[in-house]
Amino acid sequence: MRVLVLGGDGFCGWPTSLHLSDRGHDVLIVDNLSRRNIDNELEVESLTPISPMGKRLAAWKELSGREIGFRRFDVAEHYHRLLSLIEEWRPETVVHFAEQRAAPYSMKSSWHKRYTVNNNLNATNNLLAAIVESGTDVHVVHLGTMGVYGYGTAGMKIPEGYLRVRLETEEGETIEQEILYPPNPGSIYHLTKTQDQLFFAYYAKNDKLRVTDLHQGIVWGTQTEQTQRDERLINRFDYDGDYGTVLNRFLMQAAIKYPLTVHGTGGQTRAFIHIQDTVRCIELAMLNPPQRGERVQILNQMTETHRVRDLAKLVSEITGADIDFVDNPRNEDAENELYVENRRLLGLGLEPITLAEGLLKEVTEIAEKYSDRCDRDKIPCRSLWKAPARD
Ligand code: NAD
Ligand code: USQ
Repeated sequence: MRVLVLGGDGFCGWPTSLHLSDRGHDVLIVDNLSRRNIDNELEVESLTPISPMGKRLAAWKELSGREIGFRRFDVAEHYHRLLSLIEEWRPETVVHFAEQRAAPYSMKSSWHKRYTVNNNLNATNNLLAAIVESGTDVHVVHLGTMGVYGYGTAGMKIPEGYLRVRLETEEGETIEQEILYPPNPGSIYHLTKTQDQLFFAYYAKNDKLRVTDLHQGIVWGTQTEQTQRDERLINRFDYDGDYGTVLNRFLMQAAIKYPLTVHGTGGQTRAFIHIQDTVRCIELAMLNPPQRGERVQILNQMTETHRVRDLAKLVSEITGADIDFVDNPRNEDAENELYVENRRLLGLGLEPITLAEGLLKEVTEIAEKYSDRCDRDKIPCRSLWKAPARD
């Protein structure tokens, strides 16, 4: 299959591009390298030494004999470059990762809020508008987030995208409907993902675009079967207070003997998935598209749920790290339960990698190996959800 990967230089996009190429698909990456520029802005680097794009692609060709194409441009800005690429290269699937994905980064200032909204919404709308204008029947596979649902469940399992509701008509009749699960974003970043959902619903209804939205949990781990073949292919590992996600941060903190930074009580429950499972899920989604005219297909891409303080305890048991309960910089529930339906990807053949299997390997092979690259000053989360009061 010809697959265009938007955001193919990122943490999920790079290993996905390699996985798909290895599986025999023709892959072309588009990325504006904004994530690498944000590292410059934040004065931080991936814990792992990531190679420049040209070196990554040359190494892949040398090792696999397969070529991955690359175009550097901004999907949110350069609509006509995107349109002509779709018209000329005629991808069968577009995998869309090209968004600003860190909740804390999106909350740093009004500039970061506006950047995240402009970038993410324009990237998604440009892609959908370009597919319509090109007249092609491309399947869009988008990386969404579990955070569109919020994390509270009133005791029920969060369904895969749609909620069955019963309504009473004025005549007293009861009718059943399925509606998009009510959005409940917890940051400006998550808000953009809830808006993406409406773009997809509209274009699927009006233009009969085929869209799969993968509501993904927090991705942990670093390497996949392909990225570990050579250090030039290594995946990025974010540990800083803006981009580092909770479990990878704990693993790195343990490796450098920095007390694990649990926000608040650590009673927040979240959904998780290993990066190797992410790339498998994306191919499963690609190979199982919805029909033209069908509503957006929504799959919950997660394999297990954990409370933050339980994760800290688990990492501490493996490594002997101390745990530090710090003030929570975010505005979120102190405690929540989370039950998630994920039968559809399991039904398509996903066999999950569990935390229990992968954690120790991750600590020793990545976090400890590259611990000398860590800048301890960049660890605290300094982005606040509530701006301090003005005088
Ligand atoms: P990332 O920041 O590492 O990768 C995103 C890539 O997109 C970067 O290489 C960036 O340069 C590129 N990009 C951003 N805006 C662009 C634009 N306008 N034009 C061209 N390229 C652009 O993020 P990631 O962790 O790989 O996440 C990818 C997607 O998966 C995101 O949409 C995110 O919301 C979703 N997701 C990630 C996680 C996670 O834990 N990492 C969890 C759930 C969902
Ligand atoms: N947390 C800590 N200590 C830390 C870092 C985080 O306790 O040092 C807590 C946070 O307060 C939060 C939870 O851990 O309660 C998760 O935070 P996170 O930074 O790991 O994840 P989040 O901000 O939710 O964002 C990440 C990705 C995002 C994706 C989302 C999936 O960056 O792209 O959409 O996970 S989900 O969480 O399911 O919405």
